[in-house]
Amino acid sequence: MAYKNFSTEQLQAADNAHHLHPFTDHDELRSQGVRVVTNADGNYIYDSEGNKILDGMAGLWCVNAGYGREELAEAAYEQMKELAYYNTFFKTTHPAVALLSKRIAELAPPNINQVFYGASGSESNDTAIRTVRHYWALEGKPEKQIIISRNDAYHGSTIAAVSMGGMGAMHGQLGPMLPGFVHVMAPYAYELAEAGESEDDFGLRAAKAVEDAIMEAGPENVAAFVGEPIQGAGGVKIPPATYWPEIQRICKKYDVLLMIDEVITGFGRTGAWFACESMGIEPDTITVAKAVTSGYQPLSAVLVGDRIANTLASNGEYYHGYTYSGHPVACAVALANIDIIEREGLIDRVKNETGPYLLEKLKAEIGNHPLVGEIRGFGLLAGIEIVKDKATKERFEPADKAAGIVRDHSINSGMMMRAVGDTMILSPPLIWTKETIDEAVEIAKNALNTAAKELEA
Ligand code: PXG
Repeated sequence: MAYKNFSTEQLQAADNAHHLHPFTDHDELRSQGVRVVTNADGNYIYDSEGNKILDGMAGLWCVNAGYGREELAEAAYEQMKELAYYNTFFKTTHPAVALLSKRIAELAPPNINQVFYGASGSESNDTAIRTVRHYWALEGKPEKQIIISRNDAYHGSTIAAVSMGGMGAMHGQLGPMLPGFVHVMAPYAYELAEAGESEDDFGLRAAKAVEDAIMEAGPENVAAFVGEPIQGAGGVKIPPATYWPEIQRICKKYDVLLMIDEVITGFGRTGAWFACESMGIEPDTITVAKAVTSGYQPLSAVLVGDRIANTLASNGEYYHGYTYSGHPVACAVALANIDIIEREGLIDRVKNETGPYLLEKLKAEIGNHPLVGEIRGFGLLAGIEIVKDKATKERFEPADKAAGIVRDHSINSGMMMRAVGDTMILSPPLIWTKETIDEAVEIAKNALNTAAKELEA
């Protein structure tokens, strides 16, 4: 490719001078030098300096089928030659979007049969917000507008998605947030359970916070509750088993819709096509993105339950849509990606083999490490709490950047990991085998050991 003729220094200089990165402190980045990732294959990414790095984050929670899949490249190539673009606005469709919609409807929970597309998770969460509010207006209850969300939720970076999300730092930079969002506690037992409170009791208490918020706003004003089945960017927060059934009960009781954000959990990560299935959730909408194409093309969607879809489809025109709603190339890649996940039995493998093994292996190898406060996992998602004192759960000072240090040592010794606050994250491609997990856990252990020495000093 043409850019092979550029040196690392030239690429870094171009990037430093002209590229504003997402979620980045540019002074820090530019003083350290940006890593130029040039290619990837299977489970590994490679940089311009020749480093080979095991990707413990599947890109950004998305490359579920792994890198270098020719089948996906060919699907894109063939579709581009055949029909590179056409819109789906004006009484037209195309084969890829029609067939993908059918396929997704078959994989989704039984009450979900319709799909509305976007190009990013943020965009589709905006769609979901507009759609539930529009639904209530069509049902003659336009005052049902409030959406209840949680602290530490991540739903995206558009103004609506940030307002709905529960990231304090993002709210701080937003100016006035959009009205109509209420935030309650996250189901995060490790930090929020009280002494002596069981996980199950804590789960019920966290769900009760939702009921309290509904009562405070008045059920007649509440459109929906929204949540990620497992909070991802908020730190792989896995709710106790009592949480979702209770949320479900509360939503039914007050006729509050249930919006589920499966941008991370969708398409296999939890050992089912959707975490709703793993966790027994009956949603009214599911937002997906990322792994629907394994990140090979930008594509997202809102899967819309019959209750909403029937009202929406029988009440005139809904003034909403994006140029790239149902982009043919993205849809063709999504179909080929779903074929791969299905053909290779990746979901079964996550559920029965690699998911349980990842958790078991992490607990066995680093569970007793003095820096590790807790290890939790579900499917191929894992979170590791970094603490100063295991017994008291005392944290390091934020200025110590403890998890950041562990992450940096992990990357330097050959594995991409993510640090969210004081939590280390793994969210690898679903093609990891037990051997890949052994390799990953060894790197994580070494990174913890090196970080422990540094943090003691
Ligand atoms: N919902 C969830 C649950 C997400 O994880 C989005 C919505 C937004 O998707 P888009 O495609 O608009 O980015 C996400 C995205 C991180 C990180 O630091 C996570 C995401 C995005 C950027 C960074 O872990 N998740």
